[in-house]
Amino acid sequence: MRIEAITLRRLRMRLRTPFEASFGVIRDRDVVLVEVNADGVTGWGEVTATPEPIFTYESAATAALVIRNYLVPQIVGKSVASAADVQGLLSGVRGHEMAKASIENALWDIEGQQKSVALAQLVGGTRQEIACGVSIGMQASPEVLVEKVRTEVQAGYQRIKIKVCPGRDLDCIRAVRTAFPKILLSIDANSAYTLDQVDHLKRFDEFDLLMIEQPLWWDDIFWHAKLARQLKTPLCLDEPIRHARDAQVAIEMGAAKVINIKLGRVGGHSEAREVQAVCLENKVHAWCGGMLESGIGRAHNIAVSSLPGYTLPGDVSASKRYWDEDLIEPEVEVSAKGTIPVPTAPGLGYRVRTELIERLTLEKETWRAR
Ligand code: OSB
Ligand code: MG
Repeated sequence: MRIEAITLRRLRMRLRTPFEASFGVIRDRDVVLVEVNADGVTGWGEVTATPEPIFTYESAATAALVIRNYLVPQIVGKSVASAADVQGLLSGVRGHEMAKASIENALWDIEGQQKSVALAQLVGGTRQEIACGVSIGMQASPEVLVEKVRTEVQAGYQRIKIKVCPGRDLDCIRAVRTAFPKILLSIDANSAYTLDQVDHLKRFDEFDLLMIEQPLWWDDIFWHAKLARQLKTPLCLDEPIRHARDAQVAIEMGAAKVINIKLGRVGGHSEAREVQAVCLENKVHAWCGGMLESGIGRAHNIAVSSLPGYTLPGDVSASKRYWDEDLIEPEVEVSAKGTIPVPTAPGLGYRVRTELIERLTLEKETWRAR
């Protein structure tokens, strides 16, 4: 594949409802899209970073800067045998996995189209449908939260995750668990607690939670291992897992019984596959996380979720939960049993709505090979 052109775009997309977590409220996503043209074929990737650096250190703006200043010059005009090989060209740039993932993933879309293979199959997927859960942001009161959960349970979602932070945890978890004694329920703290709060965290054990996601610091694995020994509920790591080695460390140290795999956070499809393999080998559960993606990131998430290591329902849910109009056609829909069919058409498997993207684009820049 010869990389002939790269177009970087910034779009502003308003969420249907603001999403609140311990890191703050997200009302709009600054969707940075990468459109790569190789051998005359166009592929799409999305930067999954939050608008500000509130999840990890990456933001939409840092990713755009890294892509423009450091990644594009390494790849425009270059040839790679396959999409996975592009990481070799980008490895001189440290970190910034979400920036790198957008480029690698666009190349996987191209490779799928060139080989007439669906992206899911190309990356090693084996399932025809994926199991879906939802991540529900913090709400005005436990009562409002219970009604939100009811809507999603009735829609068929197989696992419910609620966001928590100190002061907005026990009442919410108790209300949801009382209303729904049997559902698969998990919580995500996005680093809202410290080890001083162990006694408080122990109180979550009574609610039969599937897991507690990232209770401690965003960049920590070690102290999670200490915490894990004091809790009955399994811990799931999200923020600090950047690659397969991190997953290995987390598992060997006993910091995680479950791993949330996010394509952007690990730098793209090839590393996500490795993380998935580590989980499978070690019989540790994994599932596909979400970053409030547009349809483009969502389509990539559906493809990875079809790999065998994704053993629990993920956070990949229907387009209409986030957007009035999504960037792909058809939009992502979830069946009454809480599943999404894995597309079988070559590449992403959805039509990218370029006219809509053009309409929503605030800024765009193109670099061409000479
Ligand atoms: O921690 O999983 C997270 C959204 C933005 C940033 C981080 C997270 C989330 C979610 C929502 O939980 C997942 C989704 O619905 O896309
Ligand atoms: Mg999380």
